[in-house]
Amino acid sequence: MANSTTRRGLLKGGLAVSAGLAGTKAMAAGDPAITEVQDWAQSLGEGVDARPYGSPSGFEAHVKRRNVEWLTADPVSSVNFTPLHELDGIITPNGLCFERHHAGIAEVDPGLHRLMINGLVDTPLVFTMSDLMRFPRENRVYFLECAANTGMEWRGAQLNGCQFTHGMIHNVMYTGVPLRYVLEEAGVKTAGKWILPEGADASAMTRSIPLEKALDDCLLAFKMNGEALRPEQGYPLRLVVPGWEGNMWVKWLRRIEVGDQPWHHREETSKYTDLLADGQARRFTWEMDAKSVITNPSPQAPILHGPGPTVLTGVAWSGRGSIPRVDVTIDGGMNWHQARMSGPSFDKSMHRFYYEFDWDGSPLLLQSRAHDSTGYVQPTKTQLREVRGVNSIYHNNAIQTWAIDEKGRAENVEVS
Ligand SMILES: Nc1nc2c(c(=O)[nH]1)N[C@H]1C(S)=C(S)[C@@H](COP(=O)(O)O)O[C@H]1N2
Ligand SMILES: [Mo]
Repeated sequence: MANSTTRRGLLKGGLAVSAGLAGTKAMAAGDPAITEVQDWAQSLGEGVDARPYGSPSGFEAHVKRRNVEWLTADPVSSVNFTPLHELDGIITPNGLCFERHHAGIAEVDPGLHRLMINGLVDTPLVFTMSDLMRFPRENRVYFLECAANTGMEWRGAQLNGCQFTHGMIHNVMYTGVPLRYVLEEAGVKTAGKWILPEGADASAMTRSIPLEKALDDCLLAFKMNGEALRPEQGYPLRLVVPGWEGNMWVKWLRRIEVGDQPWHHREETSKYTDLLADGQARRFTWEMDAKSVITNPSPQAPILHGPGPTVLTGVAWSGRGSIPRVDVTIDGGMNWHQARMSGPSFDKSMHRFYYEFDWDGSPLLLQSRAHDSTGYVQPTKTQLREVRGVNSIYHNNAIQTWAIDEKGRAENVEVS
């Protein structure tokens, strides 16, 4: 905290936009990037038949999902992370959405895929994909966050990059059929109070979900960002459970059983439950609390331009609503500034914030703090540990700190 005293440069942060041009270099005489005719201007480029399904520029090859070696005992039951520090806006490109599989990526033939509804219903039903396409559809943008996102940070700062600390999240527009329509078609019996969605992959993953949620806003989704779900996200059909932990969003969805009580299967007992300080475990934590992270600057995205106008940006989300406000500090919490929100604001979706400031070249401690539409404010690590202890690996939504040094390099640190 030694270097976090208030400086003039920090105080005028909100005015930095107008000073933006001062940081731009005057035109350099003899710049070869201007005077030379580049390769790409000397010959014809590829034609319209070269890329029938496009992919990013080769210069963007570093933008990719990454895993952490020591968290990947076997890649078929593991996780990789969204490169949040390389993205902007609020939509995650499909090919960069983090993946979490318990038994690898099932390659499901949509012609052979079936969705069964059974259990406490008047008429057990089986749907093909084309049957499902005949129900009315909706388009909605939601984040999916794994409950284990930021889970390695409970006891101290550990992973060096927002991709690894916060990258178990993606945010896309889903096209799908409200689950309610299909349940109504089968007719849920009065005793039916819970559903058990099941995956068609080798893990046959299941979760108990209250019927109330199923009838509220859950979707049977077959498209993400306009195109078919990617195989790794559950092609051809996945359950969307808005605002609730990612584990409940069953991929390769093949069956929904209706029952009168929760099943207490593996994923909702020994996994995805929070072990508290006193040794008791919390039963079911479904909603993802408000959370935010600064994506730039961050350990994988240092400040490379030296002192002067600097753009700070990040993302925020809440499983309980929208994010009307994010606060940002660059001095470890001595002074907070309201960030500028930009982009659409949807319930249970990612939001984008910016804070432009004039960096004076001295060390910084960057933090962001989300406020959601219920009035809830993202807690500090100390506040969260007071309630939850440090035994859990799930549902860590604490404020994240990045330390910036004089060279603009960033590191994952904790401040108390
Ligand atoms: N059938 C099935 N569904 C699944 C899983 C799985 O392994 N199999 N993993 C779950 C977990 S733990 C999470 S966090 C999310 C991950 O979704 P994603 O791969 O689209 O990121 O899917 C959930 N649905
Ligand atoms: Mo998960």
